[in-house]
Amino acid sequence: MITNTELEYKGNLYPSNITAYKKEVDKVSFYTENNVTLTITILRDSVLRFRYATEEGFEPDFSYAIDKNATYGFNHLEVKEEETAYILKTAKLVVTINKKDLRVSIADTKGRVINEDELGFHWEESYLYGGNIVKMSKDAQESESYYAMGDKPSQLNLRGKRIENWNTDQYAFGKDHNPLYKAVPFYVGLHHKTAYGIFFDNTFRTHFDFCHERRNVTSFWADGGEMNYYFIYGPKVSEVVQGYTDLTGKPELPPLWTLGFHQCKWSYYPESRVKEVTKKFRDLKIPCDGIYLDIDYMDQFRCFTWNKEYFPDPKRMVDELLEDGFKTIAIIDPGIKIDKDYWVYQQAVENDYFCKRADGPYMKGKVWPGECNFPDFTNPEVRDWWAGLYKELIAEIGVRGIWNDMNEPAVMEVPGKTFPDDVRHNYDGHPCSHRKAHNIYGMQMARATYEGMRKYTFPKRPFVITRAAYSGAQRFTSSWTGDNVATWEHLWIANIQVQRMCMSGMSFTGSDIGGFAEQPSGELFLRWIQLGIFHPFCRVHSSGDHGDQEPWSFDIEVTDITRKFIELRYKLLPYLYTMFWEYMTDGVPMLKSLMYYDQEDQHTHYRNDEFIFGNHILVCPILEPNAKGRRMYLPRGKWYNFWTNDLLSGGKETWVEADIDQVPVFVKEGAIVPNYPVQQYVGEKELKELTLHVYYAEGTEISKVYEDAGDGYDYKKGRYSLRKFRLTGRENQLIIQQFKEGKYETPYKKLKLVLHGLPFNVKSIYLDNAQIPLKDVKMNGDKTMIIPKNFTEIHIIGEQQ
Ligand code: MIG
Repeated sequence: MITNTELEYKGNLYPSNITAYKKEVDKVSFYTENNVTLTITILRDSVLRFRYATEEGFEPDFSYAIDKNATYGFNHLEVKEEETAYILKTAKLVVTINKKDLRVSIADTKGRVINEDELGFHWEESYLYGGNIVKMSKDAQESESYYAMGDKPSQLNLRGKRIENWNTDQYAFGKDHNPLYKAVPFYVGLHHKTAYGIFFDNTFRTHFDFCHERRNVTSFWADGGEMNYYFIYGPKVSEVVQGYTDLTGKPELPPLWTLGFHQCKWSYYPESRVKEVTKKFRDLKIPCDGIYLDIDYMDQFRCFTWNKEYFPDPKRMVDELLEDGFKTIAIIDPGIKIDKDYWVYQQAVENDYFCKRADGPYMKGKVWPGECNFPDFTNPEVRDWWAGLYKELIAEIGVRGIWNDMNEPAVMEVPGKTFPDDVRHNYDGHPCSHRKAHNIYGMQMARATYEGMRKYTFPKRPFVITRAAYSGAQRFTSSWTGDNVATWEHLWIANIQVQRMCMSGMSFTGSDIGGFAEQPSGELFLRWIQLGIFHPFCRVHSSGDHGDQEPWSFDIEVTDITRKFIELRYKLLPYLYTMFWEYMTDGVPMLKSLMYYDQEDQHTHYRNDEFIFGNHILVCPILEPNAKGRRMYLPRGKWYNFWTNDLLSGGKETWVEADIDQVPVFVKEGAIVPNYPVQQYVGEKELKELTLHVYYAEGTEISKVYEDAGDGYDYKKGRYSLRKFRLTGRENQLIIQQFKEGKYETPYKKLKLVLHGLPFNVKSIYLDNAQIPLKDVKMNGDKTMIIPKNFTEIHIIGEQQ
């Protein structure tokens, strides 16, 4: 066995002095005497790519993360030689490259340093594997904070933490545990009110140290591959996150029903049990859209088969569930049972689709079906084949969502719980070992699944869920945070993880509500529901080796309060869908942590619990037992308490009441929040009107409502409806202007305005410049009025109360 110290046989190596440079259209390369090349590519004025090669030169340029639709184009590029350095300028950034040692400093155009190398790029040669261990170290700036990085279960601000990315099946992980299921080597740095991001696009095991080992240094390194990172300038956190999401890709819209409530368990079987659960939802009038089949629906856990004893006629069952509004989602794992009589196994063997060990045999490992082989999803031909396997499940049986699990990939009863390093992968024509392909395996499985779903569910939209992921997986799939535990600490973790995923380009994420392992108390379950309904993906799941975890599994009070909160989610569906649309079009995260929301306010930099749901709703979960309320930080601005309509001024901590049937929720003044009526499932009711909750403010605020058919691709042909509202409040006046876009005709004709916080009594109303009698808008006191949906301007004039 070779030890680590023996591996560092030459120690760290560093670039020497620059001897030449070359400028191409969008690139500048610098060459050092000891054969190091640094190529800086200008993608945009605010997005630069830094790539380093040592004497062997660059690898072929290939990335699974970067989206082919990413935005390119810059205005300005200038390179100047000075005595000690080269200066590279774009319209937004000034980069200084030190002639002596290739160290880099990045400043804004006013000369303020944003990010600076400490030792900068250095490397160690790897005798064991060949190539280099590539390293980068940066000075931490004064009071610098660090965010994002995927699913890591640590405080939002990562300063002081060390992080590792190596996708791992981490059953019952705990706070600060890593590595976990996902690898998102992207962080946001924030100091002096300025934010930037670094995306280290390297699929090997990566490490990030945020002032943990040395107080003033942040470093990142990888066990192989290239030092290849993107620098994304803000100065706003939102610009960094949107820039990163643009680079690694945005999702398409999911079917609207996927934003409803999902019920899952390991496992619901046989058919009668599935029906019992779905019927209970309808009987108790608790809205639900998704029902899950975990591994026991399969025959001996063989993917793409059915246990006919439990599910004699899957198509009939799936159809019947659908008639009742339930969409069926089925699990598919990567492990293919070694079984000569099993068609999937046979096809894979015939076509040579399984991953192989370095010396030739198939990669063999134990998972649920017993000994398995594993498709190489990094091979495009294998992905095509895998996509095709879904034909029966989706096109014939009518399953509406696919849930990909165990794709870290997980292997049971072996050291490291995954493939050995020597396993070979195609890596889309760049053959490599598992060291390089490990972190990408799950994403490529989800991608193949997505392609299959897209094809066989057409003209409906696909829905995929994955456990493992790498940067860019959001283009294909939603995700959940893996095997958590029914403890209060895990409720805290769920809140952190979903916020962090939102900041990492992967908004469509949720946790197993109630906890996967162990049994929650009714109280914990409820508090988790009260958080979960504000997560983009909202699913109860549990391991099933303990008690039940349906909304009615506790006591009647828990059932009733759970119903109330799930109903709230269904009312907020148009708001959620609009959040998703903004995520899809502009890469705006669906949840915004407080530092994202107001980076100028230092108080937000170490906040964990509060977040903004969409643009206008502030949520702060209750994370402790026996709480009657909690202290929380209200960000600057004025906020209406959602439950009481009290208006509070932010910029301070405050005590908020929240007994077991409430959770602290506030609405930003000036917001217009759309609501649908409660439905038991999406599309149950023909919509008669759209309700708009209008929260008066002095000043101006913009709100949007995006709608379309809720499924299908017509929205891409302009058949959507976008309502943009501008609210302007003055003393004794409230004006709402509407700007409409899109060719979709919403089924309702009327808007119902619910007015909150009006500081005056309504005296007269002008609708599109004509005064109308108050009775025509069906005034209900000063609280609600009904108006035609396509108004342009409503002007409400009041008199002092
Ligand atoms: O080894 O399919 O995280 O959600 O219910 C456990 C059974 C395999 C792990 C997943 C979990 C799922 C379970 N799976």
